[in-house]
Amino acid sequence: MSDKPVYITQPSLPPLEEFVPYLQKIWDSKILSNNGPFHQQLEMALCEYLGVKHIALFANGTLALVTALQALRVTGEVITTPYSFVATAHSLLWNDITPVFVDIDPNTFNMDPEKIEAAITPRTTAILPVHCYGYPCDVERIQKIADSYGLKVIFDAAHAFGVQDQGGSILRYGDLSILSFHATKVYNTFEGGAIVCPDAKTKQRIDYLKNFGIVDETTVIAPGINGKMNEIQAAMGMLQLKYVDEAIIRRQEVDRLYRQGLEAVDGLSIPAMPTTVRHNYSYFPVLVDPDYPHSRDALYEKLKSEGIFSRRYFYPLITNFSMYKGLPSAHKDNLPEASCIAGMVVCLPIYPSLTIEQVDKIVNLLGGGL
Ligand code: T4K
Repeated sequence: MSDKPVYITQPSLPPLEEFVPYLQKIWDSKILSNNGPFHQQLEMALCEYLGVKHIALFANGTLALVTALQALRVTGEVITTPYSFVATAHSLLWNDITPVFVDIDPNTFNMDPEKIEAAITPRTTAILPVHCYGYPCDVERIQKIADSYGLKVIFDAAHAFGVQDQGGSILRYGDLSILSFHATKVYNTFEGGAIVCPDAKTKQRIDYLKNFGIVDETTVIAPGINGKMNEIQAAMGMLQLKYVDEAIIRRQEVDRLYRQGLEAVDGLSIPAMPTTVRHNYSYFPVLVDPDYPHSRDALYEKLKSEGIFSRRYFYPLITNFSMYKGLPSAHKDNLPEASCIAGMVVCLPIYPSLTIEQVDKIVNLLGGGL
């Protein structure tokens, strides 16, 4: 095995020569952006691949989140999770909305539905849960609570591309779901994102909002942002779709090898995905218990010294960052489970081109070779 560093992920890329004809088409048409032909094709192709009704493409997942909140006119307070990438909560601040953090269920890493009702106030207008690592939230219970209080639900599904439950795509739940197609994701368009929505009218509003609020040459209906995906990203998305199933199968194999190699290691817990879920193997979180010979941070550093760049997603919690930590709901006492998991978690490298030898090396290091 080479001594090249092993990162948490490495983007899947199609063969370069297969992308050249796509570039040629863009050069010939000179349509680079603004709902061009590849953009339109990719929206249709993704609806079909994911099994959803409408998709609006974005330049990245964060702009999709910010716009999703605007599309539903969400204001006031929004209930969300501290255990996510900062973009989840940042999208609220960008809209002048106050995040209200609730604790997570340590078994799923997702917002604990039991804790939602106590966090609702007269200012609450929506719930913003995250399908963390692609583990589906308790979508039905969240919807039930939302329905009884008249709240909107926007799922941050940045990790959940292709994840399905027994009824199909988990992106069909809630009022809207957002996706990220960032380089580090299961399916990437270099940068990119999308809003999944159930009806054509909402998609129309989203399409206006991501294009400055422009309806036509003389009509602007809202202070929309420039959130559009460009033609190179969309063309890459078309080509990546050819390979994404293969990429998920390779990830599944890495996941299997890790589980097989690590399940007997004392002091490491490997969370299990419900068997009813078609997973995308986007992340491989491991929990380092106190009876493991090293602390989580020592393990992380030791792996690094061996050229293995694991990540402590999501440590620190969002609520530890200065722009959130003054909020009453950000207090550690309100978030015991999230605080505990953030102190134990380490995500191991997982991506299609990770070799069996590399996985073996990581397994051996974790299993006592450190
Ligand atoms: N909601 C959730 C729940 C999210 O997780 C995210 C993004 C969003 C919303 C927002 O979506 P976007 O606006 O990003 O579309 C990474 C990603 O930048 C971020 O997209 C992702 N979540 C987050 C969980 O992870 P970092 O700071 O860890 O990335 P970075 O640059 O350290 O990359 C990790 C490793 O990946 C590198 O060490 C090497 C490798 N890598 C990375 C890039 C960018 C490559 O090999 N090639 C590359 O081009 O945030």
